[in-house]
Amino acid sequence: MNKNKINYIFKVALIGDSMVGKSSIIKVLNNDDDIMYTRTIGVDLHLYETIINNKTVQLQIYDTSGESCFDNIKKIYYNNMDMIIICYNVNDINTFINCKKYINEIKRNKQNMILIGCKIDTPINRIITYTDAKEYGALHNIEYMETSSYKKIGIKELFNHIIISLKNNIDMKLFNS
Ligand SMILES: Nc1nc2c(ncn2[C@@H]2O[C@H](COP(=O)(O)OP(=O)(O)OP(=O)(O)O)[C@@H](O)[C@H]2O)c(=O)[nH]1
Ligand SMILES: [Mg+2]
Repeated sequence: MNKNKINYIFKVALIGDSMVGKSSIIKVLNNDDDIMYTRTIGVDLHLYETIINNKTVQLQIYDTSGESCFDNIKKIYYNNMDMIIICYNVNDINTFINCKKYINEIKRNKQNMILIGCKIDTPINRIITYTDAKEYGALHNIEYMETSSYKKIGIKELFNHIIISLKNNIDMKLFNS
């Protein structure tokens, strides 16, 4: 990887209730196999670099705590992101209901967002179906994707998708300017 030249830098934040699996997504993205629970305190910053279409892209990923005692710290970051990833656990209805709160807040700040259903590896425990979540996202004009950190499903795809759509937005603006 060319360390000297970064062509694109994007800021991305993960938000959602505690224990939904936000930090585990970042661990899998960084090929770390230890996804035991370690409570996030406030906000952790991770850097991730990849090459897409011969361009080096750096993601600055802000992994936030789901605990409400850190809400004030987290809000500082919301205004300043290229993309906010709202995570819920497909096996826990409350974490899905709480997405409404996050969506409203992000809409108020006019930020880009994507909705992610986590922990799709235990179908027997699943409460929110793919179709329900997809329709819910469409209702709010938000794309929907799913992941499993345990089975390493959907994570590289999620970040590639985000990078390509942010990169296309920039390229389009440059082309039209
Ligand atoms: N079955 C299953 N469990 C998962 C998955 N991802 C994470 N977990 C487990 O869920 C728990 C919480 O994971 P974290 O990624 O630390 O959750 P978090 O959203 O970062 O939590 P906070 O930092 O408290 O906000 C841990 O015990 C993980 O091992 C997954 O894809 N499938
Ligand atoms: Mg965490």
